[in-house]
Amino acid sequence: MSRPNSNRTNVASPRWVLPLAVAFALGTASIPARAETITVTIENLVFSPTDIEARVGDTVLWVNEDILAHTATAKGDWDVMIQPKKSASLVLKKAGRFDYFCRFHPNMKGHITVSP
Ligand SMILES: [Cu+2]
Repeated sequence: MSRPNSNRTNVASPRWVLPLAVAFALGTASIPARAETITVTIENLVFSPTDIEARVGDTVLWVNEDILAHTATAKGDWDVMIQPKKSASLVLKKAGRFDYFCRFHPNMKGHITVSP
């Protein structure tokens, strides 16, 4: 006459259903179909190309060919460290025109125009 587990019989939903649904939702929301990667090469303390255009969601990839570390720093927005002979990337999340520079070599300057 006792049914100790009767209050649990309806908790049958598998644990993975919700995480899976969330993963799908996030996946489709955060990977826009047209996202591109724009490569900026750093050589002899110059960002090349100096001026690039991108869209929100695109990635900028800085490839550092120098034997010095550099940064791509947009004050108040982002600060990317690029080690010697390495690359580093940034996903653009905000529209606008960004003037960036290297914190170690302030003469190194670049611009990114990000459209929504
Ligand atoms: Cu530098």
